[in-house]
Parts: sequence; C-alpha cells; structure tokens
Amino acid sequence: MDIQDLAGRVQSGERRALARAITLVESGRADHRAQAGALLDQLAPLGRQALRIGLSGTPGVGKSTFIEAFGMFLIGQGLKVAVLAVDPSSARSGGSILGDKTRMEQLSREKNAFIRPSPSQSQLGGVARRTREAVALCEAAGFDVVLIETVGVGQSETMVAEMSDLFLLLLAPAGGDELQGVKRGIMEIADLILVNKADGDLKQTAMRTCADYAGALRLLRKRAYDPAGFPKAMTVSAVTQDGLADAWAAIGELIDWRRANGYWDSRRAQQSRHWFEEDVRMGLLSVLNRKDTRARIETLGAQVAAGKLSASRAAEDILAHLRPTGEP
Ligand SMILES: Nc1nc2c(ncn2[C@@H]2O[C@H](COP(=O)(O)OP(=O)(O)OP(=O)(O)O)[C@@H](O)[C@H]2O)c(=O)[nH]1
Ligand SMILES: [Mg+2]
Repeated sequence: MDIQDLAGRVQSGERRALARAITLVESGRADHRAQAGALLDQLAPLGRQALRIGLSGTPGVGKSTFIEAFGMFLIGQGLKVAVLAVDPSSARSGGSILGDKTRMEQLSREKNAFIRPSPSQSQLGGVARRTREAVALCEAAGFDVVLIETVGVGQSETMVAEMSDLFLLLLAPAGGDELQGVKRGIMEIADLILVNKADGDLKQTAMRTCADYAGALRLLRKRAYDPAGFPKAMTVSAVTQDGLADAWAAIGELIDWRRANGYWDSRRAQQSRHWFEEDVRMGLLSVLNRKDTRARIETLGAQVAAGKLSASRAAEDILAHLRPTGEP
C-alpha cells in the first residue's frame, strides 16, 4: 500500500480513501499497525481540528434518528460531518449497523457526510485507540464536526467523553422516577442533555423531563470549564427537527467560551496525556497476556501454590521478565 498516496487522498477529503485509512487503523496486524502509524504521522502536521462531539443514549432513545437530523442540519450550515460509532458489545453491532443504514439514509447520501459503523471488536482498549485514530483521520480529511456515537452502556461513555470536546447525552421523555436511572457519573460528564422526542403526545412529558434534568444538573458540582448556564438541558425532536438549531447555538456558545478561556486546548492536552498513559497501560496488559508470560505465570503460580516460592518473589520475577518489545 502506498501510504504517501493514501495520505494525499485523505488530505484532499476523498471519502473512499478515508474509509480505507480507517480500515487500516482498525487492523491489528503488525504490518498494518506500522503503516497506520506512518499514515497518521504524515497527516498530523496538517493540524486540522474538527469539533469532536461525543453522543450517548440508551437503545431506542433516538441516537440514529438524531444524528441523521442533526447531521443534515449541520450540512445545511455548510459543514462537513463525520459520524463514527463505538459499540464495544460486538454481539449488538451487527444489528445497530443495519439499523443505522436505514435510519441515516439521507445523511449517508450526502457528499459532505461520512458515516462509519463501529468495528466489531470486543475489547474496549482496542476500540479506544482505533476510534481516536479514526477521529484523527476524519480531522485530517477536513471534516468540521466529528460525531462519536456510543450506546449508553458503562465504560464506553467515559471513553468517548475522553476523546470529545463536548459530550451530549440524549434522553427520552419519562416519568420522574426514571431520572434516578441515569447514573450520576454520566450526568457529570454531560455538557448538554437533550431530551429527545419532544413532539406530539410526548411533548409535555419531554418538557417536564427536561425541567427535572435541568434541576438535577444544577445540583452537580460546578465545573471550572463551563460558562454560566452549563451543563444545560434542552428538548429536541429528531423527527420534527424542533430544537436542533437551539442545540447547535448552545454548543456554539459553550465551545466559543471554552476556546476563549483556554479550556479547549487544555482539555485536548489533558486528553492526549490520558491516552498516552492508557496506551502504556494497555501495552503492559497485552504483554501480561502474551503466551510466554502466561506460561511463566503458570509455572511460578504452581510453585507459589506449593509453598516453594513466596508470592512477592514470584511477582518480582514476572515483573523483571516483562519486556514490552520482546517477541514471544
Ligand atoms: N416521536 C419521536 N420518535 C423518535 C424520535 N427520534 C427517534 N424516534 C423513534 O424512536 C425509535 C428509536 O430510534 P433510533 O434512532 O433507532 O434510536 P437509537 O438510539 O439509535 O437506538 P439504538 O441504535 O437501538 O441504540 C424509532 O422508532 C424512531 O422513529 C423523535 O424525535 N420523536
Ligand atoms: Mg441507533
């Protein structure tokens, strides 16, 4: 593969080249990893930045419908929009890709849009790196907004928030007791809560739900990187498109403020640091799972169990044995 050529095509915004480049960074093969690294190194000096928006919500809340509507809205504003999906539960991804294909029909036909379903990977650590690299590729390809969608399950939200400039939480209209169902940790990372389906019969409930969440947000600790009034809860309808312009205006207000006050840069810097340390951690873990290491752990473990070696001596032996670059 001619990496120089691929880099040039990505840089000029060719969607097929971008798709190929993402396939490359998704590959775990050693030679592909090397090529992916070279590609990213070539593109990095461009210094292009998109607005990275993380988006989460439980199944059925309307993520796909919202992305289709919001994506079309952004394209209408003259912006180029990339959509990446993160779904660590590989069992589900087949279904969600199918769903997205039909729900994002309009957006997927737009030349200023790029939609990439989640790679079927089960390990969150690997997904994190692949997604970060895919985001970097979309930025290099000149996209203005990168939407990173994830389903509302556990760790994947924190992971996506750690690679986003802004995190949107999509919620459904619901009775008051449902509010308890949203984990505090998720509320704490949200910059904007959008109560979707604020249309028809659900409109009144959506407005009440929105008021409930606005109240809940006010109870959270104030964050230094927020202007007054944020995090905020608003109602939207992905179906009627009501509230999309207001949501975009709120995003603009928040991002402009953060840029002007140094929080955009400091957040990205902190995130880079975080991922550096995370990659080191993942690298070490993968060495721990390497065949030769496993074998040694088995051998020493048997000796420890038999009382022939102390646990701490055996651990020292293993740690001394860990050589991240060594071949199995
Ligand atoms: N009334 C109303 N229905 C909506 C709205 N947005 C989505 N829906 C409906 O809600 C259902 C689920 O929408 P999806 O967009 O597939 O939801 P999702 O969050 O992507 O679901 P998963 O991909 O399964 O996690 C569909 O039947 C949509 O038509 C909305 O704004 N108003
Ligand atoms: Mg969906």
